[in-house]
Parts: sequence; C-alpha cells; structure tokens
Amino acid sequence: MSQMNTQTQITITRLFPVLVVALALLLSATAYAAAPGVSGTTFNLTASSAFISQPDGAMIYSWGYACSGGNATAAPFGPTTGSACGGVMQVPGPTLIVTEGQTVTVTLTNNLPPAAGNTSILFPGFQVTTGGTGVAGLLTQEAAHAGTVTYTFSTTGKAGTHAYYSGTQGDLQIEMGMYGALIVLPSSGTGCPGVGPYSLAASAYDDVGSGAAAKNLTCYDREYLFQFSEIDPKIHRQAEEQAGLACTVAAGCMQVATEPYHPAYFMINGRSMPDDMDPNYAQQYPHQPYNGNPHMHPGEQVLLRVIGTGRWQHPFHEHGNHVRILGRDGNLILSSTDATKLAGPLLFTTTTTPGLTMDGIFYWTGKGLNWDVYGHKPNDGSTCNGLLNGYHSVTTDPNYYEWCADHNKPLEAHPFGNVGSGGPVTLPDPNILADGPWYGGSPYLGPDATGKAVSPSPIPPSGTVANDPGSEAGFAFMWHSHNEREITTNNIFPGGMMMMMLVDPQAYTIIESN
Ligand SMILES: [Cu+2]
Repeated sequence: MSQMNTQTQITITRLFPVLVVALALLLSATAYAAAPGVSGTTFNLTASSAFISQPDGAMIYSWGYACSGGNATAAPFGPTTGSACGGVMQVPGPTLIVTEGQTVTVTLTNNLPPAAGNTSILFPGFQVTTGGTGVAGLLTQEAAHAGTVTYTFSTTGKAGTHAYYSGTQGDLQIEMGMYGALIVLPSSGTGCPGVGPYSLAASAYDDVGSGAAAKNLTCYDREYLFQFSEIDPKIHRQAEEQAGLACTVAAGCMQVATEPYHPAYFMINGRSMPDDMDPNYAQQYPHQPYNGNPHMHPGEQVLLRVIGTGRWQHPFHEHGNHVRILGRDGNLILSSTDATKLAGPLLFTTTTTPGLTMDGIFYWTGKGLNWDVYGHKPNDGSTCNGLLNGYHSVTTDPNYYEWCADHNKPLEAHPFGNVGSGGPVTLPDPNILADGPWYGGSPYLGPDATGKAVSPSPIPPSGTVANDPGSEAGFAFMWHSHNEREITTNNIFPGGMMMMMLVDPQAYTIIESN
C-alpha cells in the first residue's frame, strides 16, 4: 500500500445486543479498551494441540497454551459464553495481566503429544525460579510429557509489555504457536486522571520523579495488543504427521525440518485478515480468541502494545500517524527530568525483531489537513470553541476535538468548488462499485457525513444510508506490514498481517469488547 494517508469513508452498520450497548453506555465514563486476557497472580497453563483456522479455509495443526483453574479471571471482559480461562488451547496463549510488584506463579503442564518431547516457558527480562520443579533443560526447567513445572518471578520494576514463549526447541515450538504476552500494569500510574482533553484512564508505566515532580508521560485512553507471527504450513504438516509416534524421549521423536522457511500465513494475534476484524472470542475461532480491530475517537491517546513473534521481522506500518515509542521490552525510554527524553522517537513502522516488544502511542486528530473533516460550512451554525489548545472543547458535540483552525474549510468551498463538480475528491461511479454500501463516498467524519458529500451521484445516494449517531461512519486507516509479502494469505492478496484502525466520530460509542 502507499504510504499516503488513505482516508476512506466507510459506513458499517452492526447490530449489537441491546444489553451490550446499554452496558457500554453505563461504563462509558470510565471504560477504556484494554487487551483481553486473564488476570491474577497464579496461572495454570497447559500446552496442547489443536487446529487453528485461516481465511482460505485451511485448518493448521498447532500447539499452544490453555489456561485452566479458578485462579485467573477474565479482564476486563471475557467471552460471551464460558470462561476466558476455560481450558481451551489458544494461539497466542492467554494474555497474562498482572500488576507491578506482584509475585507471579505460572504452572505449566505438558499435554503435547509424547513425540513432541519436553516443553517450557521463558519469561525474558524476569528473574525466574522453579523451586526444583520440572526437569533440567537447555535454557530453563522443562515439563516432561504429562509432567509439570512451576515458574515464579517478581514483577517489581517491570511495568510494560513483555513476551513469553517456549524455551524448548524454539524453532519448532514457537513456530507451532507457543507464545503469548505478559502485561504488567504499573503500580504508581497516578499522574493520569484528568490530564488532557480526555480523561486519561491509565498509564503504561509508572510516574517518573516523585512528590510534586511526579509526572506520567505514558497515559492513554485506549489500549491494544498486537502479536505478529507467521506460519510455514509445511512445518505444521510434518509435526501433525508425526504426532502419533510413540516416544519417551525428552527431546521428542519428531524429525521436522524447520529450514528452508517459507511462511504462507501472516497473523495478528493468531488471525489473518479479514478474520482479525471479527470480535474477540468470536465462536468461529475457538482457538484464536483475540482480534486486531482497533478503534479510537479523534484526539484520544491510543496505547499500542506490539510484540514480534515468530522468525521474521515485521515492519508494521500504522497509517495516519507515526507511533511515539514509550518503551522497548518493558524498559521505559522517557524521562521527565531530561528535556531530550520527554517524548520517545516517532516511528513510521513499528518494526519488531523476534521477541521484541514495544509500547507506543498512536494519536490522530485531523489537525492541519486544511479541510474541516466534519464537513462544516460557513454560516451553518456550527461552532468551534478552541479552548483546548486550538481544539473544540465541548465534549458533548459530535465535532469534539475538531482542529478549529480548519473549521469551516469544507472541501466544497476550498479550493475547487463542489466535490461533485470537479473538486479534489473524485467519487467513483456507483454502478461499478461492487461494495457500494460499504463506501460512503464522503470525505467527512461524522454521523451525518453522507449528507454532506454533495454530488450528483453520491455513494450511497444521500439519504439511503442512515448514518445516525449510533451507527459507525469513520475514517479507516489501513494498518499493515510493510513487508508486503506479509499482507497475503497463502499467496493471495489481500490478507495476512493487515487490519483497519477506525477513527470514529465522537457520537459513536466504541464497543470495547469488539
Ligand atoms: Cu500502506
């Protein structure tokens, strides 16, 4: 894809259960999107096999982790049926959400086929003890077939996003799906509430400094976790064919060639596009519960937690803006006392090497685009009260956080006249547009954007799609790997490592659980 800002007005109408909408409205004052996962301090993970699905219909034999037991609970939201810790193998493994300062215990049970041999988990960056459990392995204590091993570590000073993955035969076991994320929430992120135009809900790291000088530079409104990985189906097929071999050897009895490496599936949180746009815990992906479906309102601070898993670099590009990096591998790179480190570097692509994690902030406001993205025209009665450093400050208005310097600069008026009469936006002929109802034909953001796209043949025709405030009509920014081999599914474009960041108007309530 080009590196231009591709702004496409889309109109999506979704039906949500009334209860879910009502609940979201109830919680909207304080709710923010957090990564789905399981919280607690004690986790029971079981390594086991299952088939995960791909958009081309392939079912890929994989290994992963299931969590079980009553110790961990879903946070902040779980599946619509059953438990987020219901003993079902998943790829990626359960996202473990803990609070800094806690001591975490993870007990791993090895229910992989005997032919797979031993398995283990590494928690890079942590001082792990095993208390003599398990059997000795190359990198850590391992669980033999049907056996267990227990890992214990302190999270003191470890706020941020961390990876976990198999420490045994990594070229095979990580490829097969044995990886996941550990999110350590900070214990002293006190500087956030009330800061900025939105009531920033949380922080990725602790305050920097102390007392009156304490500052938090990592506050955010919304939070998304993306784990990038790939699959070479030939490796998985070999493992599947040998899974039934009788074996009592620690190293396993499989002969699987992991080179040469020719991955065909490229995934975000275990799913390829378009499956990654379906809801979290969607029933059609029982072993791939997490999606890649970010949403935001203009002006919100969106925390991206990014982990490179698998073997390739994943130069992921977030269209719409650069990502401001806060930390890598759970190490904060900001300082409130060093003026050169108040903000992190802006990355065009959040390129992850295998095992690398990043925390960064994505921000989008429409500032400086030189047109009024809300479609206001002079004398139409709309207002822009720029008390917030130039942004419209009335939180209940649909154009909350509009950049006031661009207020009343509609595309129709500036500089070419009406869009439909040869302005800068050329509307496609509705007769040749297969997905007409998906394309609003409007360069405007907002619940009544369709009506503002004045043209002889607006798409869809003005008035035929009711963009009421409850329906979704926003800007879609394609987020995708810039290794464009990775935006295919089994050699078919488009697919793979791709998703849409939907910038929704203020009037649209973002459903956090989706
Ligand atoms: Cu692109």
